[in-house]
Amino acid sequence: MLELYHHGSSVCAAKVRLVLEEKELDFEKHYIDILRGDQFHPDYLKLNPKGVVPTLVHDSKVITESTVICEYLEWVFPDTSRLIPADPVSHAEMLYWTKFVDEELHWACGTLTFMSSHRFTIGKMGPEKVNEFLDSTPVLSLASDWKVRKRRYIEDGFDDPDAHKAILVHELTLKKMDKALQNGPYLTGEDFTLADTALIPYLNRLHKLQMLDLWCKPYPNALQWFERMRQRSSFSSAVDKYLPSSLANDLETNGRKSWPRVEAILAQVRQQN
Ligand SMILES: N[C@@H](CCC(=O)N[C@@H](CS)C(=O)NCC(=O)O)C(=O)O
Repeated sequence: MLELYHHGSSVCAAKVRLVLEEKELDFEKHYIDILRGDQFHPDYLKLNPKGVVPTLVHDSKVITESTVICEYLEWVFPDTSRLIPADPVSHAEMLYWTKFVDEELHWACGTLTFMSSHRFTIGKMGPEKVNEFLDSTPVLSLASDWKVRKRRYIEDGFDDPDAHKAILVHELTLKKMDKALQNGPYLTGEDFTLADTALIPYLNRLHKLQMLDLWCKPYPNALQWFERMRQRSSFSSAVDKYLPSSLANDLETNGRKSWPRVEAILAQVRQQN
């Protein structure tokens, strides 16, 4: 049996749900509200000591790290819709994207999301609960300094110096994607792979923050790719379906309010690159 511990707004959980849906695998769902602190419950920390989602449990084997989980699913269920290319060059290209997401884009997305919106959603809990939430974050979480950074982003928003770097990483991502997509409909060329499932949730995050169309003006291939990905049946069954409407509303409202600040930093980034 497959069990997934996940959350509606988590990009990493959406990445895994996309793979499960593409492979038409049934799974039992356990909802961990990461904006309320469910991820810090001692029982969950036993499964995932970083206190992050997703976690996959397969016949009592615990697998963490979204990219690892996606590859694991491909190895264990190779007969349904192949998402790792057999050709070594395409495989290397796929790994390039999944590595880039893990090393660069993921922290940048977390940073941008906290600065734009999550800090207001979490702020609704009131100062005491926010403090408790922040204190509960394990030292080694999303990154080894995430505990400290999450506090800064909640308190300082876009005044934090990381804002520039997070926006730069998103800009470079869209630029790279736009270039790669000149060669075919998918990131590695002709086939839909784990590279595409890895990137979909991150462009969807910008979309939910109402920033994607504006950001992608110079990157039409990236925008058209996202529109194509949204047409896949796995998108509606794995991504938007799980985002609670109150959270979608927060992302949309706070994203719109944050855009002028993001746009001003983006203009600097574009001038310097
Ligand atoms: N490298 C991990 C990162 C997981 C991660 O950062 N999950 C986020 C949601 S996308 C989370 O659970 N954050 C909880 C927190 O910030 O306290 C993976 O790929 O699974």
